[in-house]
Amino acid sequence: MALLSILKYPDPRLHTVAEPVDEVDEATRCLVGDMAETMYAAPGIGLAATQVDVHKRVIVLDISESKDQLLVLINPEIVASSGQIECEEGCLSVPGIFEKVIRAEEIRVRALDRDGITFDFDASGLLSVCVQHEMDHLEGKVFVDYLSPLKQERIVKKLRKAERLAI
Ligand code: GNR
Ligand code: NI
Repeated sequence: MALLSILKYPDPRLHTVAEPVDEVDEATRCLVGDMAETMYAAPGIGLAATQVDVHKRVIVLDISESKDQLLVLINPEIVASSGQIECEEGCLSVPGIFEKVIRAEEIRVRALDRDGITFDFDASGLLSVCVQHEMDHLEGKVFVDYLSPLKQERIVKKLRKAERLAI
């Protein structure tokens, strides 16, 4: 396994729309392993392939306290959704920024697992928010895109400054 580097907003590559995985093979499982290692090391509760500059529809998530409940979603779809939930979101590609975003409260998700088998599950609360946040990444969307232009501008300035100080 290997640690992958995470693209930082406003990197234009974060706006790439990911391609479906046509076969869940060894290369896909290798990507999943590297993404999981990268997510746990960050640490984060989710990671989309887009964030590591791989434009395939692959997501890893783990919202458990014990960090031993890895969820792998390949070619995920939201097949039903209801309600609204507002959650303060953060993103490994937008370090140090936390803003409220409104999402569907309950969703039904269909995806392929690590073995290429289709499965369905219902998600609510943080898991629902996290799945929607990760699926947005696969569409080239970052949570900052939901904020006002003024907030977006402030975030870009803050991240550019942090980047300068880090060099
Ligand atoms: O680690 C993460 N935490 C988080 C908190 C609230 C809502 C969404 C997230 S996802 C984020 C990891 C990440 O950037 N995934 O794309
Ligand atoms: Ni994110």
